[in-house]
Amino acid sequence: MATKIIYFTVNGRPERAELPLDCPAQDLKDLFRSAAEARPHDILKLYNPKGNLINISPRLEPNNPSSCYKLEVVAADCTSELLGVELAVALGFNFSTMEKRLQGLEKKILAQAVETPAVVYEMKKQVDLFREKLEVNVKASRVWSTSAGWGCSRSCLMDHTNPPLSTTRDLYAKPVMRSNTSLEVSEEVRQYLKTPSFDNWQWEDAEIMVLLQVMYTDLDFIATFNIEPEVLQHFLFEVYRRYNNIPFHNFKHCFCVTQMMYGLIWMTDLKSKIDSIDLLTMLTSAVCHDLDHTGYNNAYQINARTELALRYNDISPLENHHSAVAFEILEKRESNIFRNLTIEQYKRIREGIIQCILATDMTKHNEILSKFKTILPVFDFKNKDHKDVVITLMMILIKVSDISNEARPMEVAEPWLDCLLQEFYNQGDMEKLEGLPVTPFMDRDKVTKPSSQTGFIRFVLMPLFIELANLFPCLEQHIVYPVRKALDYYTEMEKALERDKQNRAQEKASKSKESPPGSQAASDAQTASVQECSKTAAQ
Ligand code: BYE
Ligand code: ZN
Repeated sequence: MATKIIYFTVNGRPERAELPLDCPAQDLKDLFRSAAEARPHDILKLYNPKGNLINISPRLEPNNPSSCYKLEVVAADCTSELLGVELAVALGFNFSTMEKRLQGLEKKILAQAVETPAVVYEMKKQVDLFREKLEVNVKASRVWSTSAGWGCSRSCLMDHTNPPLSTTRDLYAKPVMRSNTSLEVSEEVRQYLKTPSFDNWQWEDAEIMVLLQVMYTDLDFIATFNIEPEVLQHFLFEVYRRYNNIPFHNFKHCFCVTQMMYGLIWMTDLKSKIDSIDLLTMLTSAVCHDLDHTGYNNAYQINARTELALRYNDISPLENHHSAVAFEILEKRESNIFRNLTIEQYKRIREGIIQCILATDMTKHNEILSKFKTILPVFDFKNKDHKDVVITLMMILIKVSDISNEARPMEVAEPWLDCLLQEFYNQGDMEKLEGLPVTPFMDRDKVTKPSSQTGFIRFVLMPLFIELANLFPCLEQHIVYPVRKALDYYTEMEKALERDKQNRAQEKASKSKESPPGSQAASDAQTASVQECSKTAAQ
């Protein structure tokens, strides 16, 4: 029988399904329902890697692990779906009554064991369709309707201490931007945006879009390169759309890397040292550097012989792709922020962006760092002919920005590490499922958070950050010092975990002599001990 393979994730867990080519829609839905352990009335939503909602139908395209679908379950109790209810009520549609009536009808029918009348199926279909439409609108309304300059009546950007209230947003705001955008962002936020202590978790995506515009504005790019605000907004929205909904390499990561780059430019006063076209290259490279990342690294792409590995002959498949997607966006006139540049300027910026994005491939780390070390003693910003020197510095700066989470406050950095490990473990699971070599630091059975991070900080982060601080001594306090603190924190956590392991082993040995094992007590002890360690290290 001809079959197709569908890869999808559910609750962050990768799954692989094999189905007949002509699998009926109902069977397909049942399969997804059981994979999600969903109840009969729960709603299943299937997303493609772009984050678009797609139909669960017999025509569902087979895919491969690097273009996994994502399955989500929405509990059938629609009163908890505040956004949906708000919209439904506003539309004069009593959603919950309708659904309750349907459930009642269905129960009656089931009790009488007669065939469900077609009209009930029809009504169910309509309710499902309507709910689907609501949910598709939610992502768009999150982006378009909240912030200043994006059709919003209330600005959250004036005060970063107030988390935005998502329930007050105007769901009907059209994705139309004000053309005379004045970015209503307070001076306080503008200054905060220049520091590594900026907390990305406090801001919604729509606000992040505005903050990105602020960066282009405050670096004078709008005026210097004649970038129309609408074009910048189009560009940023295309970028936003082409980051996937995955645990780590998502739009928020794009923002963090860009914001760190922005901070580095200000902290080192780079504006007075290098050409503004190079600064524009650096900021835009950061914005674009992980476009359309699917959550599986180059090793996976190559081992699984994905389309990307094939296309790029196993040579930095991901980074080549990120850069190609960036130029796909820039090829369109309405989102080409470089459209008013001269041909020469465009050529230079294109070359720079490609080099910067390709430099984020960590297999090139030693090569780039060694090059930087050799040019450091002869570094001279006044010598404008040192094109080679400047591009190496640009590569170092994007690399630093890309892996700089640990230079941020612990409350910001630690959730990022959890996201990264989640993405890595997903890949490890997929590699096991597919019989591919399991990348050592992605094996959830072998890697712990502190053990991986202490090694990474000691051997990758510190040597890189210290070299950059040799050139810019002011960075010592801003990025080297916090990374040292993070190393202490994870070293303490590692020790605590080690102690727990020993305690548990001892406890088990003594318990097995006396009474049956009490694993709950041991795991409680572990949690308490890790919490205690976190507190001491954070002080
Ligand atoms: C790197 C390469 C690809 C993707 F498991 C992300 F120990 C990263 F290796 N980044 N970015 C930040 C990191 C960090 N890798 C690690 N720690 C980071 O803080 C180490 C990893 C958890 C592991 Cl380098
Ligand atoms: Zn990145």
